[in-house]
Amino acid sequence: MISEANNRKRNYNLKPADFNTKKRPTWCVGCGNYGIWNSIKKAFVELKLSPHEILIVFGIGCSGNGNNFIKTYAYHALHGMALPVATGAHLANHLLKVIAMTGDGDGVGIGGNHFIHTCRRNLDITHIMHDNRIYGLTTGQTSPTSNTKFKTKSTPFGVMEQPINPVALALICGATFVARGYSGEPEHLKNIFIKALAHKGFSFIDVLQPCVTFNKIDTYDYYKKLIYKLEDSSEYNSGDFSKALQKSQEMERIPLGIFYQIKKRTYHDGLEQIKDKPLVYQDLSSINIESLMKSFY
Ligand SMILES: Cc1ncc(C[n+]2csc(CCOP(=O)(O)OP(=O)(O)O)c2C)c(N)n1
Ligand code: SF4
Ligand SMILES: [Mg+2]
Repeated sequence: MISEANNRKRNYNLKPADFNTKKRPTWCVGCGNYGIWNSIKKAFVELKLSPHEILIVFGIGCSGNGNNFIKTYAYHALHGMALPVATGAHLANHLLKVIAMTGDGDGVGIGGNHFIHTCRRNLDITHIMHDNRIYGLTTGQTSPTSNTKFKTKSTPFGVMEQPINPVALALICGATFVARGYSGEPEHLKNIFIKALAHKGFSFIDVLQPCVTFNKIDTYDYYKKLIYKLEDSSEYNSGDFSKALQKSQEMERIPLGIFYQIKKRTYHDGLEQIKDKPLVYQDLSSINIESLMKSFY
């Protein structure tokens, strides 16, 4: 379907490296962002997507610097504004695969309000949140997902608040695909990305991503001891909302995988004006834009 809307030929023989730009990543050696970067490129290849069929809207942060290192259409939004930009782009052309890539600060801190409302709209977009539980780019301040008592530059006596649980928040706000991945498990993460990108509706993936420079608590060793995969239990049913919410609260160990996935009408399918033809492919020549704009003055 995407190819019908694009005059450019699809290339089915792409390799992950074909999604590299000429710039090499500037992330610190060992940063979890590399695992996410590799996994998303592999997911694109397996889904047979070409760079011109994808738009990634990046937030501000170390995570957002991926803007320079992934070859797709890209937009580097203001801090906290990746989801509104992704929403607008998707509603203009819902045949484009639109992804928002943010940090935890960008996603559920400054952009928290947008996160809530994007979840409840069921827009057919994907939000990948690089969750290093810290502000990486600004050199190590507390983020909304930092654990209580964590000492950072901005909390020298330790964080007093309880952390936001992004998986639980996405669930209660109505997201129709909610998952948690880990950058240290790139194959597993790639498979989550593939399912999220194929999902019709809003998909959210909270990706645990060690920041080796500023977060000495949530390290590779820490995660190695605690993670396990939901799908390892044959009893887990990702269609059960109560079970998903219960699992999202688990603290002793850290479940990874798809917590919840249901089918529900997408936002654009509910809009008569665009459901059959994206806005960008409609003939708008009969509309007097000037008088329309004047009506807003
Ligand atoms: C409106 C605004 N406020 C503050 C900043 C400063 N700032 C830049 S990145 C950032 C935090 C980034 O943290 P996160 O979103 O977790 O991304 P990370 O660097 O950890 O990947 C902040 C506060 C900004 N750029 N714009
Ligand atoms: S500061 Fe942290 S998040 Fe940023 S590039 Fe370095 S390791 Fe990665
Ligand atoms: Mg962060």
